[in-house]
Amino acid sequence: MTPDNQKIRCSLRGKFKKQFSLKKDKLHTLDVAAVGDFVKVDLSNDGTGAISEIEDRKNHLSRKAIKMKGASFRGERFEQVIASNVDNLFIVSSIVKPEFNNKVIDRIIVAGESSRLNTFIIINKVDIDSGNEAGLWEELYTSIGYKVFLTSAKSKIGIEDLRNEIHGKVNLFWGSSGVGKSSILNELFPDLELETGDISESSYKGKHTTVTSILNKVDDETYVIDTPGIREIDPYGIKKEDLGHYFIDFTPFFPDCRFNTCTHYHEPGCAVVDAVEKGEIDELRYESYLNILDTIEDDMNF
Ligand SMILES: Nc1nc2c(ncn2[C@@H]2O[C@H](COP(=O)(O)OP(=O)(O)OP(=O)(O)O)[C@@H](O)[C@H]2O)c(=O)[nH]1
Ligand SMILES: [Mg+2]
Ligand SMILES: [Zn+2]
Repeated sequence: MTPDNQKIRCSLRGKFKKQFSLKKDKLHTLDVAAVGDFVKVDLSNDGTGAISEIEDRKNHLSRKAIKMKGASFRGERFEQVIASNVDNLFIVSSIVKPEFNNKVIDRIIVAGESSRLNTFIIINKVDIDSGNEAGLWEELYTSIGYKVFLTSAKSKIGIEDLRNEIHGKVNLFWGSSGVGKSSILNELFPDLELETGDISESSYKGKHTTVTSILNKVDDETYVIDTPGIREIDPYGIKKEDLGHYFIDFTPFFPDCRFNTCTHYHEPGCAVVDAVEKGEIDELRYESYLNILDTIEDDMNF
């Protein structure tokens, strides 16, 4: 996209491809250019372009790429960059259809915190939330320190609050398929006309309607990125001993752990475990932590 909002189809110059193959024997990034990158483009007569330079990123959000097939990769996991130069991460979920999944939310929070993004939570479809479950989750995440938006794209609830928060920023919408990412963006900015799709009537899961991430300029200083629904998310490049830092409700207790290398799991004198037992840290959050810690241990690279 050009500064005046023109879209140009671009290919990558050969030198990037070469850089990528040189890195193959190490653990490296899978996508050379990502949504949100500032790039220099050489224009051709036919209106297409070739990316000749990618500027340094302010930040980038990523996850582990799904496992590669083929012996040469020996099971290594690559980094898949979701987007770069993002200000706000909106973790989008629905309260039902599909069912709210706090483990998925917590994994995305870890990715957001480790990339130092402003992280927000949207709980959508409150119009079909018969038992006010959304309010309970809102309470939990608000108590941790996250701003939570309860929305309904269908009944137009919470949309204006969201509009105020995203103004003047680069905003990424991320979450499972079918939760309503594209529907909320359409409600905010009808001109976008993003494609939305039904969820499965048997499993209540989304059908992966959005297939690529696209950056949209919605006013002079505001951008939104709609992304495809994710099936799984493993945060990338996080070591066991660092995971706790991305659980901001745990960090106040770290100074009281007996060992400064504590992973807050089996170590004696762990202040985090103590806080969970006293109800000062929510058990569900601790379960999420152990769940992610476990997947890090299983990974050969970290
Ligand atoms: N009842 C209700 N349905 C909604 C709401 N928001 C979205 N939906 C419906 O949920 C389904 C999925 O919406 P999408 O916007 O396509 O979901 P998405 O998160 O973009 O999904 P992917 O592109 O597959 O990742 C559609 O049938 C929408 O009409 C809401 O607030 N309430
Ligand atoms: Mg979508
Ligand atoms: Zn500890």
